[in-house]
Amino acid sequence: MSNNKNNPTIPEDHPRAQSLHYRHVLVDGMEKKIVTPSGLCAHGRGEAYDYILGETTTDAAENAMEAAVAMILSAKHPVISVNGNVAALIPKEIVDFSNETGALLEINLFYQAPGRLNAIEQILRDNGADKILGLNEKVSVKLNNLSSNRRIVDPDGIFSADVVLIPLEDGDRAEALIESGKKVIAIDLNPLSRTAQKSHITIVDNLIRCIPKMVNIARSMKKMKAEKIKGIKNNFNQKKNLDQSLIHMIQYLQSKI
Ligand code: PTJ
Repeated sequence: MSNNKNNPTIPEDHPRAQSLHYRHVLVDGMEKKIVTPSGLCAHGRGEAYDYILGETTTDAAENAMEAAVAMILSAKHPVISVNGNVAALIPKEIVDFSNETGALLEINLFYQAPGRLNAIEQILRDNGADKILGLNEKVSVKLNNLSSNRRIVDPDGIFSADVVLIPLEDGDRAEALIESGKKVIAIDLNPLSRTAQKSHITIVDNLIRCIPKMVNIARSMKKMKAEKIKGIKNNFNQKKNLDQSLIHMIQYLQSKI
């Protein structure tokens, strides 16, 4: 994880230095139009769940990450949906993950506003992204069963994808993607959200911790035989895994009594 060296107002020895650092990254991102103001609220909700997870990556999350990488590596046309928070918090890591797995990056926003697409494109390019989908509004198409801006997708990206990774998503779009026959992988600190409950694979972890781990998993999994990778994907049990994340939270809370 990054440290707080870019923000002199956060003392190095502050017990919550890292958490404060990421808040500043998001506020900075908002000033640059990368992050929408509601993105700060979404992050706060995430922080609360992360707190009762013990701010750690659980075994359940590690298993879900492996299954997710296996699903992406086995896919014909995997796509990563990038929103403002993802671009601000982990721009380099998400580009690395795309390069490592071959999953395409598509910018897809809930809150569209002048300048946001360009700002997100710029930070991704600054971090090494080459091909980015979702930039040409003229050729965009619409997903059925959805009224939010997130229905507007790229015909070469999410629209034709067989697997979509949605780090930080709203439940409506997750459902619409599932209804259109796609396999959906979510990263969501809230195991109770509609996105977490409806997706085929949910990684209950902070995307700041889990995307770098997924880059490493992809690197080693690519050396495995296709059959083994398919086995990892097929052996994953979403319901059991979500339950394990909830149990972890319950046990963490009980340990505080
Ligand atoms: O950039 P835009 O315009 O596409 O807007 C993006 C936001 C985040 C505003 C939009 O997607 C939104 O409103 O999301 P929600 O419905 O608030 O859902 C966010 C979910 O992500 C919540 O369940 C949070 O617990 C979770 N979350 C927040 N931060 C993280 C997270 N999960 C993993 N890692 C995080 N860092």
